Amino acid sequence: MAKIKKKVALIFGITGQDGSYLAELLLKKNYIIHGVKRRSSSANTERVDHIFDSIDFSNKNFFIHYGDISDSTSTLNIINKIKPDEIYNLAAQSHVRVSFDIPEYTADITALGSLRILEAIRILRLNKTKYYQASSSEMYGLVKNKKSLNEKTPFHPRSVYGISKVFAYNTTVHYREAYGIFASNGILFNHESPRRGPTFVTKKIVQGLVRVKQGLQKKVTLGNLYAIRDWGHAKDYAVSMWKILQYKKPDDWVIATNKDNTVKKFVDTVARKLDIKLSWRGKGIQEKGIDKKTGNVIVDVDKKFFRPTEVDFLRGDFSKARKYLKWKPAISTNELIDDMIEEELSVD
Ligand code: NAP
Ligand code: G4F
Repeated sequence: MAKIKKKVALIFGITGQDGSYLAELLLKKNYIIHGVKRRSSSANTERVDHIFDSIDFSNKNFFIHYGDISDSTSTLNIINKIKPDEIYNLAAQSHVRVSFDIPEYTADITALGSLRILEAIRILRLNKTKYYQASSSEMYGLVKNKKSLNEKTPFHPRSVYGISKVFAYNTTVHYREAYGIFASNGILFNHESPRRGPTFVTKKIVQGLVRVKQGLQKKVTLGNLYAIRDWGHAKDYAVSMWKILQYKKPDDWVIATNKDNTVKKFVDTVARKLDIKLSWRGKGIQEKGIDKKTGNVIVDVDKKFFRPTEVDFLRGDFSKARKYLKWKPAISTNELIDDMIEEELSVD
């Protein structure tokens, strides 16, 4: 019987939240996976170490390469060496607030990084290689009316991060139109998990309130409590990335839950699940969450966590993905919070 050739995927951003879930998914689908990791002074592979520990090295199906999407030469060399069937570009300076502090760096990685990968595909004439761009709901930015946003909603980014993602989105569409590359955008709304970086708001709230409950921390200090987000689970969203590249043609897709919550409601839900009775006092920068049992302030607000320009409202209409990709979220925001709390409680 003829051996079926395994598909080969190259993941930029393998050490990140999404990279680790995508790698797990593709391994289950029998892919050979190559991931690109940038050099750092410490190992920084904790999200994929379990994959290394669990794989059968005789299978030779999981490889990590040093590289950096700020470096066109190494990016082109890796792509040339591997000649993958699918490239997932998940690499980015992905923190919106940080993009106000390091705008030029953010544009170099988050915007030009995607151009470097697409240029490599074009120069190397890899006509069969498919490209996935990790586009973001941050591109919508200033939303005029609070309706669910879809693939036709115009972009009005509110940070250099958002601007960089619009550049990468448009570059992806352009390389598709100009050079016939199978290049698709997943416009993913916020997605979280136990593996979320600790400075993103959901992880900060879950980690902080669990530590408050355990007596290890006095309070959690946040910024804008009234921002509205559509929070899904990263594990579900990794499935959408794969489906986007299996579709018969390249296209652009909104991936979301179509449910919204404020940051404050997220805090209330986490507190309730931890059996903390929270009451809110004060307004604006003076607003505080008080533990009714102890009278202690366990949530407060500091203006240092506000952004010069905020994205007030994000809720996504994923009906196109549901209809054509047969994708829908399997994990609710409520179950996501349970998963994050459970993992946090298991930390020593
Ligand atoms: P993340 O946890 O911050 O992961 C980002 C990845 O990019 C990490 O592996 C990081 O490496 C890598 N990276 C950063 N700079 C790099 C460089 N110069 N060269 C090579 N790799 C580099 O982000 P995530 O939540 O998994 O998100 C994945 C992608 O989706 C990002 O592009 C993000 O902007 C986008 N996105 C995320 C969401 C969301 O809600 N999570 C929504 C929409 C779009 P280190 O580990 O060394 O830092
Ligand atoms: O968790 P966040 O930092 O995520 P944000 O800014 O929505 O960006 C994330 O989602 C994007 C998709 O829309 C991705 F493209 C991007 O890579 C990233 O994954 O903040 C969420 C909301 C914001 O409105 C922020 O102002 O929470 C508000 N917030 C309130 N207090 C806070 C805090 N955000 C953070 N990070 N820290 C706070 O203390």
